[in-house]
Amino acid sequence: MLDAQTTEKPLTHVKSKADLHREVNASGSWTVAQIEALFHLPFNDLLSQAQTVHRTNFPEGDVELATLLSIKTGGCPEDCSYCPQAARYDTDVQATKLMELDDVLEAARAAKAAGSNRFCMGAAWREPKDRDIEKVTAMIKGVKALGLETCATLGMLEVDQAVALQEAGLDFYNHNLDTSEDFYRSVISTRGYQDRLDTLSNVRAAGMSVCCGGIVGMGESREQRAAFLARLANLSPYPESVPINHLVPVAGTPLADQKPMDPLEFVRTIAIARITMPSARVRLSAGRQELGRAVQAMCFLAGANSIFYGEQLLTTGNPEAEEDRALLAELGLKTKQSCKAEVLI
Ligand code: SAM
Ligand code: DTB
Ligand code: SF4
Repeated sequence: MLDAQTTEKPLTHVKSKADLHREVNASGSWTVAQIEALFHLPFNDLLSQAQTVHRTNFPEGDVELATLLSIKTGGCPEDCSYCPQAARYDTDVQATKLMELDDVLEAARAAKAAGSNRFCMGAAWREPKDRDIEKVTAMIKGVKALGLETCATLGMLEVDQAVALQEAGLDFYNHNLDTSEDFYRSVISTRGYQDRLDTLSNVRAAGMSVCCGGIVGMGESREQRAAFLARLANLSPYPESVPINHLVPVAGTPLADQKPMDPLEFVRTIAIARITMPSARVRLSAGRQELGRAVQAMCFLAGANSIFYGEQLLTTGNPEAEEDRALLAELGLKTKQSCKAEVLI
C-alpha cells in the first residue's frame, strides 16, 4: 500500500487563502476583500483559525462579565432605526430623568456581588451637556471606588468632556460605528459616520480605552458587514472592547419587522472579529436571548470572550444571570473574575 505521505505531497509552496490573510495583515490593515474572503472560508476552517488566534491571545480562555445600567432612558432626539429609545418612534419605552447617584451605586454593588467585573452606564443622549458630565463623573468615581471597571456610553463627546470622564476614573468609553459607512446612511440620518469617528478620536486623546462595535442583522449585505469589520479593525489602535450586537427588533422602530439573520453568519462575524482584532475582548452583546445556547456556544468557540450579564440590557431583555452561569459552567468556561480570584489565592 502506498504511504499517504508519498502520494500527497505537502503543498508547502501553495499558500492557503487564510495564510495569505495572515501575511498581508502583518501590516495591520485589512481590506474589505480580505475580510470577505474570510467570510467565504469553509466554516470549520474559519472557526479553527479564530480559535487558534483566540488561544494565543487569551490563554486563560476566560469570559468577561459586564453589567449594563440605563442611567437615563428614552426621549432621545436621534433617529437610529434600531433604537427603542428614540423619542420619534412609538415604542413601550418610558422616558426617564438621569438616575440619582445612590441608585446607580446600589445597582453597581449588586452587579459586583453577582460576579460582574465591568459596569457600563448608558444614557439615551445625542451628546451630554456639561452639567450631565458633572453628574456622571460622580457616578464614575463611586463605581470605581467599588473596585469595578467603569464604562460609559453617553453619545458624542467633545475632547474636554472626555478628559473630565477620564479624570474621574472612566476606563472605557463605548461608542459604536454600528455598521459600514454606506449602510449607515440608511439607518441613521441625524448624525454622520465622521461624527462617530471624531468622538472615538476624542476618547483616545483623553487616554481612555475604546469600546466600539456595532449591530449586525439590520439587513446589511455580507460585503457591508465585511466593510464594517474592516473599519473597526483598521482603527489605530483597534478597540480594546468590541461589542457585536445582534439586532433586537423592537415594535415601533423602523426595523421592527427585520428578519433575523442566519445564525451561522452571526458566528462567522464573531470569528472574523476575533481574527482581525486578536487581543480585543469580543463581546456577545444584544440579542443573546434570541440566539439560544447552541449558537452562543459556537460564538465562544469562535472567540467571543465577554457578555453582558444581568437580566436587562438598556431597555430590552437579556438571559437571567443564573442561566448564564449555568451555560458557562456547562461549557467549562471560567469568568474573568474567577480567574482573578485564583491568582489572589
Ligand atoms: N445614545 C448613545 C449612543 O447611541 O451612542 C448610547 C446608547 S446606544 C443605545 C448604544 C448602542 O446600543 C447602539 O450604538 C447600538 O449598537 C446598540 N443598540 C441599540 N438598540 C439596539 C437594538 N435594538 N438591537 C441591538 N443593538 C442595539
Ligand atoms: C452596545 O454595543 N450594546 C449595549 C451597550 N453597547 C450600551 C446596548 C444594547 C442595547 C440593546 C437595546 C436595548 O436594550 O435598549
Ligand atoms: Fe439615541 Fe443612542 Fe438610541 Fe441612537 S442609539 S436613538 S443616539 S439612545
